[in-house]
Amino acid sequence: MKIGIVCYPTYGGSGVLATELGMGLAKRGHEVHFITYRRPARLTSFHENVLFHEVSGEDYPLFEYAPYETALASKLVDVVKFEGLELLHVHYAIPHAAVAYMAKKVLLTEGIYIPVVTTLHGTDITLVGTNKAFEPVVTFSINKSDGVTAVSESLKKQTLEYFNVQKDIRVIYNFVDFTRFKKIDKDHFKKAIAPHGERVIVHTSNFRKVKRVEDVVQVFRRVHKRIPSKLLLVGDGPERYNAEELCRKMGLWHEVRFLGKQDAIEELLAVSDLFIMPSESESFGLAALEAMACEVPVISTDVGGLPELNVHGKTGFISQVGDIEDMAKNAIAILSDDETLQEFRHNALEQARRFDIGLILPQYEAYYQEIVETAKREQPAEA
Ligand code: GMT
Repeated sequence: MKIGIVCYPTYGGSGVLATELGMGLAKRGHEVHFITYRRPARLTSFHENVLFHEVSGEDYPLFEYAPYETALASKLVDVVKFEGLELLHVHYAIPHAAVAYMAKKVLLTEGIYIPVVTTLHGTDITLVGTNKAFEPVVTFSINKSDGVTAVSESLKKQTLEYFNVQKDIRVIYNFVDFTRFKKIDKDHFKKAIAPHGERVIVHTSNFRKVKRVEDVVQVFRRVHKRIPSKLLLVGDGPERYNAEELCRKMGLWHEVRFLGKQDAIEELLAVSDLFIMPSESESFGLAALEAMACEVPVISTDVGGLPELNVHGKTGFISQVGDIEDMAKNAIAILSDDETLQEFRHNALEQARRFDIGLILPQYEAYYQEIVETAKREQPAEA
């Protein structure tokens, strides 16, 4: 199938998932066209069957805000027509679902019907989407999509609660590629980070408020008092400065490494013993899944889709948002002896296997087929 993928090209979860999906589909013989304003961060090398169309708008002095949506819609029209795409899959509802609708309408004037699948990822629904500034357009464009997927049961439930959505929402979970995310021997690397055999705790995110990075530092401080340990903070974003300040204030500066944005996350996970995700909202928790695939247990909150991934007492523990004492207690319980850690590591891997790309990707393929066939059968005159 010829598929167009629209996403944010950043390190954010929706962009990562969309890129991994596109690369996975391409490996299975589909022709995948990424249409976005920059090369997706995870698209680091050449892939047969993968094409990239960069969206660039005109910067004109009249525009205080460059009209990205118009440029993207025009690019979609162009690519669908000239590359003969059969389906558009847009990731993150804002503004992609509305832009796809616009492109669909334009194409219809030329007798082309392009089915659109929208995947809801999280903050497009839980934070940004519910904002009155966006809500009517989000509701409309979800309802006008030919297919809608959500990355967890929890996100589906929240979407139905917050928006007047009539469309059936299919849950297709996030996935992980085990050929990349697996425990590998990186002993020399571990020695550099933890020269005296300290436990390595890791957090990766985009350092937005919703991630509560300061809670990671607070939990680490408590663990560090009891267990020799180091903390790796991977990623960058608005909360990095506050987290750095906190580490300095607490005298933890030499125990914590701020690594910034990293491409080879799997190498960092390979030397880690515990992942902390204290998010205030998390529709699934892709970063935690990637950790689990590398046999790293997870301390997380109990929000959103996290309990669908992290099994309390087995693959890690879940606590209420902000309960740093409970998170620290649970982290210490996992890290205090090798046997317990090993058991949690094993369980984390077993649970991650449920989200193997090999199991999830065919669900997207089957869904695309269903949507394309319905569109062909019904050929709606009105998009
Ligand atoms: O805030 C982020 O973590 C980025 C965000 C995004 O949409 O770019 O990630 C969301 O999508 C991921 C992939 O589906 C999910 O695994 C994350 O849980 C979700 N983040 C939130 O809900 C906060």
